[in-house]
Amino acid sequence: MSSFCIQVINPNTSLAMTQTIGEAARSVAAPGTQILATCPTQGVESIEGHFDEAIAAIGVLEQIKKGQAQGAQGHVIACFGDPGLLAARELASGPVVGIAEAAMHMATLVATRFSIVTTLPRTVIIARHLLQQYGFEHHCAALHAIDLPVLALEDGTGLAQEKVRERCLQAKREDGSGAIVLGCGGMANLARELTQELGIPVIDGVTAAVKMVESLLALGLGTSKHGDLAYPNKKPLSGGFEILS
Ligand code: 5HY
Repeated sequence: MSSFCIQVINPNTSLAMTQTIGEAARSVAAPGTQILATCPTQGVESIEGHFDEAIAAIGVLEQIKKGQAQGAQGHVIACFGDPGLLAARELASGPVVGIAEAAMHMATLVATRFSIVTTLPRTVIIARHLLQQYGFEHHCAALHAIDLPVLALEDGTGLAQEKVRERCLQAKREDGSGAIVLGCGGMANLARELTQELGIPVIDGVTAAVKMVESLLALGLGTSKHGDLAYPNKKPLSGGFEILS
């Protein structure tokens, strides 16, 4: 049996969400896989726009460095905007997979069209942009927002979870999609139950990305160091960025 160490990075600083993400990752990890669930010590508590993503990306890079020092062989970026993904791939030798790309890829394998359910309406725009970037726009039938902030998923009331459920039911009813992609790392613990209730695949990117990184490691595949994903060109980094050199 292979034994791997996979770092799952929550790019926001919410410890509660990091725990949700870590538990979801461990629930699907193979018996020999160790999950290191981490988040940056500095940054934003939730990621809800381009500004937040830019700050979070620095934290992701810092965590990749730390994860590699701790023996992580592969990494997951557990925020649906996949912040810092390509920069993280430059730093890492092992595979780095974002949860949006993982969930979208998985969805195309089990349905011809999928819907996305995310948190805020502005995230819908970011997710649509990612669909274009990854070449999945023709696979996505519709995007829905529960219209609650990211941290509502961690407030303990269950309201956000109920809204996710309602939007998933609506998506199944109205979009003609064969699968649903959950558009937030904080929804990682909802996919299995919703899959059973809706009777169609409901895909969470955290668990999807863990299985993809495991597969890549099992195949002996890491990030290509030929071309744009080669290690960053060596140059002095100043101030707080020295930690990334
Ligand atoms: C996420 N924000 O997955 C996203 C996506 C969202 O802090 N973790 C965040 O819902 O906007």
